[in-house]
Amino acid sequence: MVTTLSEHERSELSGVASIAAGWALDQTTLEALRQAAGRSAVLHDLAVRLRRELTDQGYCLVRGAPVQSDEELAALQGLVSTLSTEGNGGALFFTISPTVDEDEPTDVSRTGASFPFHSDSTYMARPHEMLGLACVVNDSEGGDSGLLLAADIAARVESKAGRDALLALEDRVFPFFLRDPVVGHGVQLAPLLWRVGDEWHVRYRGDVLDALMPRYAMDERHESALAVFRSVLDNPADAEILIRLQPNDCLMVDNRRALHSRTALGKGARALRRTKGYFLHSEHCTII
Ligand SMILES: O=C(O)CCC(=O)C(=O)O
Ligand SMILES: [Fe+2]
Repeated sequence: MVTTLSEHERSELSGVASIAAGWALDQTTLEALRQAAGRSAVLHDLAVRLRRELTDQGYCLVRGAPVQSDEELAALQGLVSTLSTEGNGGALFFTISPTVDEDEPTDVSRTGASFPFHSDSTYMARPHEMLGLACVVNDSEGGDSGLLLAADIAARVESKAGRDALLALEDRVFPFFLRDPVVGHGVQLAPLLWRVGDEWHVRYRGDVLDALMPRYAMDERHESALAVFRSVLDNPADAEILIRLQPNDCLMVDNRRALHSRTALGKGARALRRTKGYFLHSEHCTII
């Protein structure tokens, strides 16, 4: 399901955003934006709808979103989440567009390569919950987005290899880097796929596991469960949700409940503005 912003919602967002004019978009200003949005009945209703979509489908797609304006985009995403610069290239809005002058060859986001199914911020102790991809331009041949819900992965793993494979994926034996501004640096062992209440959560970055597994070997049971997990990602069939982002689309993904991917970029321009944050309503707390 897609939410297209009405004229009224857009004008309320721009009214809210105007309170931040002239101010740096720091955490204090973001909080002021959230509070101003909370006083708008129209935006309150929109927030409820977006939250419901995120709960029901693990993502929401907003069309006609104000993707060019920092303040309006922050006001929109602030309806459901906080926003972090930490773990987002040091920026509230990180531009994903292939750069000719490649300075960080390991960061796929800056290249035109395909990006297989993964979750973001796997190196944090508590990975970001919300991933925002706001599309400024997408004339690229390729650059299509895919989503795969943790719940669908779990169902397929179970049907392929049984319950024991699922239980193995819940164990804390899968190595990820730890680069956390609060917790510290090192390597962390974490589960790949686990249940939180009646939801399935996932943390996965294939290239990171490949890099670390030789040093942090796991037993055969976990290796074969991982192989089943990977076979589901390689061939998700009808579980894959395909989205072609268009200019002024703002996709917000629950980074715990869904993996995301994109196909390789061909000729043509493509620029997305990536944001990361934490949901206002989570199992940890409610932010008001
Ligand atoms: O370019 C895209 O569509 C997504 C990029 C991505 O997944 C990332 O930057 O982590
Ligand atoms: Fe990503």
